[in-house]
Amino acid sequence: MNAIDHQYMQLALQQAALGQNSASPNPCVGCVLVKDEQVVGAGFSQPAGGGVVQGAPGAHAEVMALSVAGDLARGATAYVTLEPCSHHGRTPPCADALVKAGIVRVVAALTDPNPLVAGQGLARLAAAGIAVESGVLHATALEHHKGFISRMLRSRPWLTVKMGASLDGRTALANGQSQWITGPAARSDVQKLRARSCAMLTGIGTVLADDPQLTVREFAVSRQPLRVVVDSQLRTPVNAKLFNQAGVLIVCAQDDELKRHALETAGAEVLILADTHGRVDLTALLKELGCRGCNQVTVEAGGVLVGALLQAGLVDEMLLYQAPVIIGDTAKGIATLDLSDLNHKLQARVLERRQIGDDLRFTLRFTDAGE
Ligand code: AOF
Ligand code: ZN
Repeated sequence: MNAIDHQYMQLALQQAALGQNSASPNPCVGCVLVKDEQVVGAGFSQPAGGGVVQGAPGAHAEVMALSVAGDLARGATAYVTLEPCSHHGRTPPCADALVKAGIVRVVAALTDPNPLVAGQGLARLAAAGIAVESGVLHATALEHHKGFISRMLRSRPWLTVKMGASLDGRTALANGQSQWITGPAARSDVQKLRARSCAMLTGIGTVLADDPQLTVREFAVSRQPLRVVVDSQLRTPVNAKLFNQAGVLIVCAQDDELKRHALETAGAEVLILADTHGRVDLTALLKELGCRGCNQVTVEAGGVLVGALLQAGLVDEMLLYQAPVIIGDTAKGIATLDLSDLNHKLQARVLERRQIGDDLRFTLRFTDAGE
């Protein structure tokens, strides 16, 4: 691999990271423009709605970088974390903007999985006589864009389960209490995960036991995640702290007009999504969140919902914060995996282990990024 290309693609990925809390439903693409070994422009995808960090609403990374570079873009190389688009969406094609600005070479990390683009952006650039290359820092870019790729290829978001567990593997007391097994550093770390998430998913058990808000409060964000509660029988209290902030979706398995009206009055949207057993259809729920443009969904829930998601094969990643505490075997763990044969255990791949305060954070994968 060309070390210089590698280095500038790292810069493009750093740009991309600046948009990771705000770009969805768009992917948070990063772009740098380099001429005579100088960076002459840089940019990242802007929020499609309000809360613009820089430039016009929904502006793509390339357009931001070109506007910074101005005339200096002529003769430059563009490094982009995702193939430049070729379609007219909210904005005109970036491929055309790059051609018009006189870019001579485009290096992309990934092709765009969006069927509206899917190679046509690079083809359009090549047809205009621009030197084109793809695949530089491919694995890192797959990791960065895994949410958007999941939505494009699987029509559902990337699902991360966050769990706090004791040294003895328990996630809540018998009475349902789970705040706070882990320490303050882990809780701050989770705030960053919430900020990156389009939606937070929890269960009625957690709402009743912990009354969580599931919002980002330690730093300013341009959007809070949608909070989604799996609540088969509409038991969410109308004074739940979730309602302190707009954007609550309650998913039940059976309508109850009175309860539904009360929750709607409290500010929730109520959705009925039942499976054939009369429970909330979790697969359909994830599809629905995908349709709503959610790229990344994070679960903060108890062992019942986490167990159901694992059994349905919907968990892509688990962030497990293991605290140096013991809470005993009356406490609960992940439910419903009633195994009698260890050959049937769910096997995760350990991507990373990191100390966060006194806790140990495992990043565990059930799916590879980009699949
Ligand atoms: C790029 N650069 O920075 C981003 C891209 O509706 P639009 O116009 O915003 O188009 C959204 C699609 O464009 C999105 O689904 C993805 O395929 C691509 N995103 N492309 O060239 C960017 N964010
Ligand atoms: Zn574009």
